[in-house]
Amino acid sequence: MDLYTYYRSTSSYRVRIALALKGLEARQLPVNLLQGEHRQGAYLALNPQGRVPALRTDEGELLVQSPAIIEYLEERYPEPALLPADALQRAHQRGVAALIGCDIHPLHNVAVLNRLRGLGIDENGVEQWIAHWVGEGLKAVEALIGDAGFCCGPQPGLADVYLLPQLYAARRFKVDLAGFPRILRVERLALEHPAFRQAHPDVQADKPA
Ligand SMILES: N[C@@H](CCC(=O)N[C@@H](CS)C(=O)NCC(=O)O)C(=O)O
Repeated sequence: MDLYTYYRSTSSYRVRIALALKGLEARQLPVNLLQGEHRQGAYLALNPQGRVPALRTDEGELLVQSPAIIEYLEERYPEPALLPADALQRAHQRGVAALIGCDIHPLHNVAVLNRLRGLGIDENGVEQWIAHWVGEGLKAVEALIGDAGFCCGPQPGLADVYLLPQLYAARRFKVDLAGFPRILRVERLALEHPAFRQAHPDVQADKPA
């Protein structure tokens, strides 16, 4: 498999965690968002939306959108599972993942922030926008996750695959996380876990020196 990725892209980081948790190898093909490589013809020919990640499967199929890629990995390589067997527990994990993937991350994606700037919002306004939406979203995550272990139990699962990259982004944007003890517990646990360590932006080959 080939993964089109950018070291600090939230969505790419999710896919890297899912791959690592499943013990799967993918060749990393960096797409430099800062240099606008995602908007150039070669990448647009692969992914018309011009966003990372994208995954080329062993059969040569190009998949886009991190939720679709992660579901593909879960279906194609079911063990170890990211989702529990019980339907209700699966729905809880998916709920946390969707909250992060649909209601937090899209609001601070670089294209959205640049659109705000284009509409005349200054940097202070952009920072307030980010802090508001990340803070509101994480407040809900804090209420939804459990009191011990990872988000939804002793083993890492889909919710954790989404949460850790969101926390990395929150820290990059200097969002105050002090009011979220459960989330901070999950973060501590995950940062000690080999799969999460392997997927972390700081150890990616395309991270600038
Ligand atoms: N819903 C998509 C979001 C993809 C996305 O927004 N990727 C960001 C990086 S995390 C990107 O490529 N941004 C480039 C841009 O906005 O121009 C997914 O989960 O894959």
